[in-house]
Amino acid sequence: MAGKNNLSPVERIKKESRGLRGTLKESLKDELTGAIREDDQALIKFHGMYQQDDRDRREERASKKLEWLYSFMIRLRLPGGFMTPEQWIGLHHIAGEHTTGVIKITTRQTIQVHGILKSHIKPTLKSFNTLHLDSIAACGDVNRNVICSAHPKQSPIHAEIFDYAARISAMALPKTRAYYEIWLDEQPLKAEEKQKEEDPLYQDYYLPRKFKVAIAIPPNNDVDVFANDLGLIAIVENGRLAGFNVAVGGGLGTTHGNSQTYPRLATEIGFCEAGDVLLKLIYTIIGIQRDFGNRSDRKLARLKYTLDNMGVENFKAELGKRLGYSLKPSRAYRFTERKDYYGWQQNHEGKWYYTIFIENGRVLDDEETSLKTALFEVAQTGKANFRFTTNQNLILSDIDPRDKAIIDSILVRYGIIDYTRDAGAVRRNALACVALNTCPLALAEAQRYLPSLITKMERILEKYGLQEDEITVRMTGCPNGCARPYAAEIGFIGTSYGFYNLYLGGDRLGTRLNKLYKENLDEVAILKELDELLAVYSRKRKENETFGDFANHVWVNGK
Ligand code: SRM
Ligand code: SF4
Repeated sequence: MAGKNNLSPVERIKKESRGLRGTLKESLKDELTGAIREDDQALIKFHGMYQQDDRDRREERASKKLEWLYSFMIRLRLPGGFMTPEQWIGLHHIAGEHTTGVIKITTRQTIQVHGILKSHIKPTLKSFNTLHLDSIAACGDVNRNVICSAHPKQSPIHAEIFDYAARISAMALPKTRAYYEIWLDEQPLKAEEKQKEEDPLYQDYYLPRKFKVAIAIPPNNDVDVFANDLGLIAIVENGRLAGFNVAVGGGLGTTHGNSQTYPRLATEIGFCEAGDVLLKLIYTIIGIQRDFGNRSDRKLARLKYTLDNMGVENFKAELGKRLGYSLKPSRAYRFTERKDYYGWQQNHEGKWYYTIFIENGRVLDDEETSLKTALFEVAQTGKANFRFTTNQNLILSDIDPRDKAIIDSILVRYGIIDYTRDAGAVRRNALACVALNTCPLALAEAQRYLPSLITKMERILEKYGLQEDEITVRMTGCPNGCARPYAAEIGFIGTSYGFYNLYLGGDRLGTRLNKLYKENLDEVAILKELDELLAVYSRKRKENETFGDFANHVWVNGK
């Protein structure tokens, strides 16, 4: 185990946790505080939850000599991002009863709900359980929600890919029954049943850090496959899924001022056939990260650092040794887009799909649309499934041709069709992370700020005739990269309240990272820069040249 002589504090917490139980039961019982014990704050992540507080109310609480307003965020495990209408109805009620009410679609194709008081965690998880939904391993040092290309119209092999997402997720679940015992009141296993918890993959120290898997179906790289620890690119030959190109070592998080940290796109290491052999391969790669990952410095613990420390060839050799064979060479494929297909689309089986634009994935009723009410009504018809995209949008899916008109009429009545159609090109391709007021790591706003910045940016785009240009703009409140800003054509990364670093030159397909262009810009400075950059781009770009490509050769490499 790398770094075993100087283990980070989280390593001790995991090891001593008795299968991720820690003192969570005791923490829950403590009515004197809305928080849980410190060690349990690390463990609760493995159960899909984070302790947070309302950062907007810190000063007010302090002035009243009250502790911070603690609450919990729950993130569901939804491989491939799918829910039935019944599950959406249940989620709608749970969100209303126990949370802030906002349903948040994340950049990893799942759902988060915020603002859950400690005493509401168990009822919330029990309600999710009755819907056959759980939050196991949605966070923590384990394999996270497995994402895959979202739209079934994309390819006849979509159903197979979706199935792989579910199988990978199930294979890499921790074996401990702690979630069921603590949150769902399951009886602890008897001594003679304890072997059911034996966990050859995670053992009792789990992974050094989170681990992320994505599956893309070319030509669309909607999942940003290279931003993952393990990216699988489906290879379709003669209309059949032949297997996957395997890419390892992607990850975006960095830390301001720590030059040892960096974003990295995954490196392709070969091809693997479809079937059980793929699952074995994934299991083995996770095992290598478990054994070689850095356990003393969590900032340097992701697979990307393990890979760079080992060297790609040594990593491949270790993989070959453990598998007993070497991967075949990668096969040909091409990404030509990275986007969601908005509006009505039909798949090869004649089923209909409507992709709704949801700004930053926030499902709520506000002055612009009654989106939450509309989706509830759609779910009540029972005639559409719900699929989430990694661009924080929602696909009403698998709609029978004879039911299309009913769904359409609901969407029309609530103005959703107009809202989706009228969203400008930059807005509908933009991403922002949660940031304030719940994210404890946020240095600046993101989802609460980007919409208004885009409105101002749209005026500039219009001035230069660029309003139809689908430039990808992504913003995060800190350098952790939750909205994948390093893989955008224009990335904004918060440095302090109201200030952002500006990154330029990523490509539109997610195959080239951007680079830092200007530091610590406030809104006035951002708009000035954008005005100058877009003016030059509109005048000097070659035909069909994207902003990212232009910026890359003029301002990033040409500097
Ligand atoms: Fe993230 C931590 C939100 C996708 C890299 N991320 C966090 C936390 C949990 C803050 C914390 O540790 O206390 C944020 C909770 C905010 C809140 O109040 O809800 C948070 N991350 C999110 C979400 C909800 C952003 C969104 O608006 O959609 C996404 C949830 C994904 C999911 O459903 O599982 C989310 N996070 C990502 C992505 C994008 C991706 O995976 O495609 C990344 C970059 C890719 C990567 O992992 O490298 C990402 N999040 C991080 C990191 C940096 C990790 C690193 O290697 O350095 C952190 C901080 C950490 O882990 O210490 C972090
Ligand atoms: Fe929070 Fe930073 Fe992630 Fe945004 S990028 S959600 S601010 S950790």
